[in-house]
Amino acid sequence: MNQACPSPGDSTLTAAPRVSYGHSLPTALAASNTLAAFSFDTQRAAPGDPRHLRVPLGVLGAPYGAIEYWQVDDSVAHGREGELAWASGGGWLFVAMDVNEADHGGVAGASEQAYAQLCAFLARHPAGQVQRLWNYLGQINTGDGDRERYKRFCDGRAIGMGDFFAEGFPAATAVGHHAAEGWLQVYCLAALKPGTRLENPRQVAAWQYPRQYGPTPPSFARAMRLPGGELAISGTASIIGHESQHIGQLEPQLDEILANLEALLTHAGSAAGFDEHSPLKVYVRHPEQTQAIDEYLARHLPETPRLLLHGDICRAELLVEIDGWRY
Ligand code: 3EB
Repeated sequence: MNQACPSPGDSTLTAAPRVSYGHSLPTALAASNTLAAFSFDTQRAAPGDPRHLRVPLGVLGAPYGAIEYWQVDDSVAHGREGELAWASGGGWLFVAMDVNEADHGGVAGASEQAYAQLCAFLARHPAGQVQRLWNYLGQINTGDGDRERYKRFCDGRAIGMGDFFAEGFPAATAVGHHAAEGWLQVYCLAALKPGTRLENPRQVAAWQYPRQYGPTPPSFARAMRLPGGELAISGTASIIGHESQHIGQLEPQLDEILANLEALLTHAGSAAGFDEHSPLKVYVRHPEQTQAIDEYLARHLPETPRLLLHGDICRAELLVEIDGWRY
């Protein structure tokens, strides 16, 4: 059985994983330097290659292909440990967990357990410096006030993290899926060396959101500069300060998201804008708005690879959210 032990190749950090969109999962998995490959599908299936994760979001638009894959400059080892799958190579580590809420007494307990297990694994892995996290849960906007499932997820996540991120949270995404309600998925990219956390000058840091957004502020930074200088960009929505903007208006929300993304790049000291080296994922609440969103992005970011997925934003009033990378 594979163990999460350092191999000789893990002692130096190679270039950041390159994130691409493509058409063939078998082709992505056939390469020995593939750290992770993602297909997007609301159906659950038996686990196979630990590097392959089925993300429970439906594909709405995939002009560059509906398979996402990450490749490093080294061969990759991989394995499973209970509910956890991992792959590592070149000083980079991918860890993924699928959890059933029913096994942990609900969304908060499942989030707590998922994070506790994830952090325990990361704590003993040499490449356990977390750069980026993704979270997908069902019915994210169900429940009133502090009982909204997203807020319960935030509560459990913070407890499960404990003091693991005492120095600061990594970049993240938390989006609602339309698969089986009790399916919680968490995955991350970590490395031998820490990244640098970045906030957005147009926005209040999420971990400093005021009480009105829930008892536990969301545990993420707006972006992470990877050890090699690349930028991992958190889920970015139409929020200025801490307030949602342009309720119910699609194009103004998209304009605000682009302004937030550009402000983040400028703040990060990146001279280049969004081009072919900045793949983006777009989470779309209402599938009937897909075409308008896709056309908007084709017009404003014509060179940027994009993948449009059916996902609910963690604030019920928001229609769209974008995350991605800048190499
Ligand atoms: C926001 O800016 C939108 O809870 O991990 C974006 C990215 C959002 C990550 C998270 C939430 C999270 O507040 C929501």
